[in-house]
Amino acid sequence: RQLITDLRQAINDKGMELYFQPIVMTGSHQPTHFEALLRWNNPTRGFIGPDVFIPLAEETGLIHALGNWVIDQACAVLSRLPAEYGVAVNLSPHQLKTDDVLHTVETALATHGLAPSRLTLEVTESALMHNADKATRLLGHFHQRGIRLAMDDFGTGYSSLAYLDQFPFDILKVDRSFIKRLGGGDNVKDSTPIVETIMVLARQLGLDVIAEGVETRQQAETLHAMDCTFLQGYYLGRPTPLSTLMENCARVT
Ligand code: G
Ligand code: G
Ligand code: G
Ligand code: MN
Ligand code: NA
Repeated sequence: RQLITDLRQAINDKGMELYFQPIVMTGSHQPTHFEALLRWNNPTRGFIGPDVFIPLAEETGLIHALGNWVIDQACAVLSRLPAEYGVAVNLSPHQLKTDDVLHTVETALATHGLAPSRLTLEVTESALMHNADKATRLLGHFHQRGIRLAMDDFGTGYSSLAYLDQFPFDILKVDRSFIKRLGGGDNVKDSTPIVETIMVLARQLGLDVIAEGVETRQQAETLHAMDCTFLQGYYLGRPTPLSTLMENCARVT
């Protein structure tokens, strides 16, 4: 298919771009790190979402080249920001099937002279389910190196508490479907009890919590009252291109 050819070309010819969304401290709204999110603006097709091209990259094996580029690029950008900031990168389940990612991460940290603690790797539950043995070794290595590990989209999919117990996570990201339903509404079940329970769970396990998809002041206040550590979402800031990121960080520091 032509789309696959275009994707391969975009990956090879720097046709991909990273956007950066702030993750802020709940009380102060001060950004502490930025989640790197892939964007593909195709010259003829326009913007194509990661929901479309990530699965395609996974089917075709292009995810390794693409994933490696994301890690290097995110680290390159981070090296231009003041040391108090960190970056979070999403890993595809496929990237946890080989040692490739280990080499890429180590090379990126060394090349760009970054402290490992400034890098967070986000993985989903499905990534762990499908490659438990390999994932245990890889995540164990990252953890030992001081790289931070976040469980992404927590509460969706197969949410097994065993994963939180078994893998050395530092951060739990509450899926935005729960944040959206805080307080309930017409024909919407209130997610408050679930979110509160996740907060207690995280505290007991010594994990920081990031609430994803925070879109309103009301949600931010509710999460603040629950002692949620970090907030992420359109209310705090949209994913922005590199130039905007640089301007914002220059203003903050
Ligand atoms: O400071 P800023 O205008 O960005 O804050 C916007 C909103 O974020 C606040 O009005 C509130 O909803 C939430 N918020 C920020 N800090 C606090 C806080 O210390 N306590 C509570 N309850 N909410 C806060
Ligand atoms: O940015 P957006 O909300 O459109 O992202 C949609 C999905 O694509 C999310 O699940 C997000 O985690 C995923 N995604 C975005 N960038 C990357 C990336 O660099 N690598 C991987 N594996 N997934 C990404
Ligand atoms: O799966 P993951 O959590 O990595 O996906 C993050 C995605 O969520 C990004 O593609 C980003 O564009 C999207 N996102 C970030 N903040 C918000 C928000 O406040 N509302 C909604 N609907 N999506 C958001
Ligand atoms: Mn994520
Ligand atoms: Na998520």
